Amino acid sequence: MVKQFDAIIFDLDGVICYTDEYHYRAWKTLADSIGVPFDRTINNRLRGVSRMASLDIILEQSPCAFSQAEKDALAAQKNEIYKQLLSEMTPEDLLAEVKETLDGLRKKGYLLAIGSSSKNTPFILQQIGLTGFFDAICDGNNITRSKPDPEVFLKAAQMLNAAPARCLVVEDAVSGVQAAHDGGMKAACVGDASKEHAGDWNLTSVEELLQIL
Ligand code: B16
Ligand code: MG
Repeated sequence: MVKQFDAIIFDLDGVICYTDEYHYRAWKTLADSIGVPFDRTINNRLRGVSRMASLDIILEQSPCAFSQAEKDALAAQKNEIYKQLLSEMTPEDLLAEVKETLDGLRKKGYLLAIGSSSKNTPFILQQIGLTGFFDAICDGNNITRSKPDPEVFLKAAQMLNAAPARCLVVEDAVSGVQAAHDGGMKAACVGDASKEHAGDWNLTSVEELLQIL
């Protein structure tokens, strides 16, 4: 079979691991503490979006205005709650089907990278036992614009020395699919983005990648 792609760039939160539930719980605790309504529908708008942009979305529901210093403090507070939840994760939180998919793709000769908006990426990879596994990692620590801007995926492709058109992005967020498409890449989706039929392939689980690649 002639290969359409040389590299696969994986989103982290919601694709490799289910930290999206921890984001929800941490934002919910913060929102409750300041009396701002927050639910899973609003939470879906935060997928792939940076921490500060997520806070701005949550504060749309607040009648009060917050200064930059207050917003920085709220974001830091949320991150502390989130990191506490992450510290409970172990390699057992990496689903067997995800690990088997990664190993299968590696065997087929694909370059594998992470393209995540999260500044906690190194910590999460360490918790689930994937430190050192990927050929490149581009995350919230080395980008200036978060998804839906394509920067994170274009930088990951550059790190891999792969042409964007030869990269497939795997995403759970509609904002991430837009980032992939604006970067000239195709996207395979799981989760929320798949339900929205946002991708070029809309999968029910990541292991289906082994059938399409
Ligand atoms: P942090 P991804 C994204 O990760 C999350 O989907 C999004 O909800 C979060 O706000 C963002 O990372 C920033 O995360 O606060 O850890 O820097 O889906 O791009 O892997
Ligand atoms: Mg995600």
